[in-house]
Amino acid sequence: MGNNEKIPYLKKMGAKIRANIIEMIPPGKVGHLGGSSSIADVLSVLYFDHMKGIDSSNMKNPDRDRLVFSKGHAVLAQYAALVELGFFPREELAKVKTLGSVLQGHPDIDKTPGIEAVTGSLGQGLSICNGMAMALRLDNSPARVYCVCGDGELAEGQIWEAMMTSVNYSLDNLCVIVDYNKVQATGPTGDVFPINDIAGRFRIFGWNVIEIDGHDYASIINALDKAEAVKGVPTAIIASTIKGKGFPFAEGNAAFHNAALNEEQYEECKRIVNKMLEEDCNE
Ligand SMILES: Cc1ncc(C[n+]2csc(CCOP(=O)(O)OP(=O)(O)O)c2C)c(N)n1
Repeated sequence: MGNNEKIPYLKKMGAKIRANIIEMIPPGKVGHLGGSSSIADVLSVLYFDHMKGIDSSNMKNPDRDRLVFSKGHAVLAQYAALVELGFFPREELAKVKTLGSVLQGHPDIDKTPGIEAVTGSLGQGLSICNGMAMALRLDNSPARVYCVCGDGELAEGQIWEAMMTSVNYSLDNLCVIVDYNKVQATGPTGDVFPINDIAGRFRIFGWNVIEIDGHDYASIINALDKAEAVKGVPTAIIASTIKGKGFPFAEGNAAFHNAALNEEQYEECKRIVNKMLEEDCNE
């Protein structure tokens, strides 16, 4: 299928991801709206188009592509996609972050079908992905490994060790996507812990680097296709995004990194997602 045919569908799924995120944070319930909605479009393309072998009726398929959500605090976005793929019943969304529920506040491989790794302590996902990518290569598997990191997360030292390891072992079946939304938990990333020239830093460590607008569907699709074609080195896609994308009061606003919406904000979000779901995505 060409991009022109699939982009309207993927945009619609991006809207569904945002709608499901909002469903999980009714008024008064704290949740990571900002970092979940910034990655919604990338996750739409990964889960509903690009990744192979993602099948809730065959979860143990050894050749499935893996997605490790290293910025685990924003897992609402991943739950929002997985529910559309039938990994768990929709009723679970209302129980998110309650004691013993299927959907915990951070990704839990033992609790949630479709989750590939426990994350939440930032900085660990890429190391996990290195191991997965090496194991898949040993098994001659065609599967690829995707790691979603936050830009704030890059302050973790373990990431940089893992970046060198990915290159040292020529892990071309590995792709990192940095959700470059420029805001972290307590303020702009550039103020809290500035890391300038993220693309240049990956390059100097030996990575193939692609910089894109992380809300532009054609760019996301093309970047993932290009990454797959590159041999000998891993690829980093630096996806420039907007924290809180789609919800104007939350866009670029660190206050909505992890917050509870009031009634009014919740109703506004519901109006926005309902409009998104009704929009003709062919335009
Ligand atoms: C090791 C570790 N230190 C601190 C935290 C607390 N924490 C949770 S989210 C966050 C900010 C992450 O920012 P970023 O990676 O940019 O995520 P995004 O903006 O995409 O949500 C921090 C510091 C954590 N989860 N793990």
